[in-house]
Amino acid sequence: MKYIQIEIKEHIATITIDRQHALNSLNSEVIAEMKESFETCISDSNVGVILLTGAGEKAFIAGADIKSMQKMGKIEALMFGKRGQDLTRIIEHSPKPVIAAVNGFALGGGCEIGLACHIRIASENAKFAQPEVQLGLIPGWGGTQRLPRLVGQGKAVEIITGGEMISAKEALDIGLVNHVVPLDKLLDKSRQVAQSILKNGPEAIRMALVCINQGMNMTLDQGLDLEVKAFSDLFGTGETKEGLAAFVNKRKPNFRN
Ligand code: CO8
Repeated sequence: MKYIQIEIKEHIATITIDRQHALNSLNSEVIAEMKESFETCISDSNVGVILLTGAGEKAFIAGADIKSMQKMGKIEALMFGKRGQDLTRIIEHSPKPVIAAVNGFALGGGCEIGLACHIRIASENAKFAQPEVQLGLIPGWGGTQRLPRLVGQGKAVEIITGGEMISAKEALDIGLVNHVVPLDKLLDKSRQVAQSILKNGPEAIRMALVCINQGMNMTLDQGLDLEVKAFSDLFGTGETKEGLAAFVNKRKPNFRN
């Protein structure tokens, strides 16, 4: 692949976007490589958590590639929008938690890719924005849908209609990111969060993600039904038997071997 590096170590796959001359902005080629990378990591039984980050110290993803969008008409824009949205769906529906390690600008489509990830951790220099309106556009990879669900409608309207950048600290205050750390600690912190997930049952993690993701779009009663069904289904798995037996026998559970 030309723009993506994947490193798999201790059950953590790190996907790094490397198109630094254009601040890791996404054209169709990068989107296709990201799709392939996520599919590879999701289907690899050795991978339990996926980290997504950008190469360099300046940008996570500075958005969709503006230069390639300039040449688009309505049909091309629809195709480009759908390809980006498909990628966000693959990320969001990943059965393995995806952590965005946001190491700089997360703008437009870059913020939207981050929103599709399950957890966001930012470096102190990170900046977030949905600046599409400044280009006469609106977010097209899920920003109008996922941002209000995460930070609430009022904040999302301000961010999307104002288009201004917000700092990592502001992003933390409104719940857009989970943690803010110095840039040189970003990957360590992200791996630490990944490791706390990895000690737990992979099937339970998968089910929890399904319940949280689907439940966000259900009534409370529908969500509770989904949850209790998933809870009881786990009792048919060896994983639950192992987890319960380990507690009773005062030993650590062995979920991944
Ligand atoms: N696309 C293409 N090239 C970019 C992008 C981008 N999004 N961002 C930066 N670059 C390029 C610059 O053009 C420049 O290249 P060159 O040297 O060849 O001119 C290089 O990266 C370095 O950038 P700057 O010189 O501008 O660096 P600065 O430090 O001065 O500024 C900024 C950094 C503030 C990040 C600035 O580059 C900027 O404002 N970038 C644009 C950010 C933006 O508006 N992003 C949103 C794009 S729209 C979008 O993402 C829509 C998503 C949904 C699509 C749906 C499709 C239908």
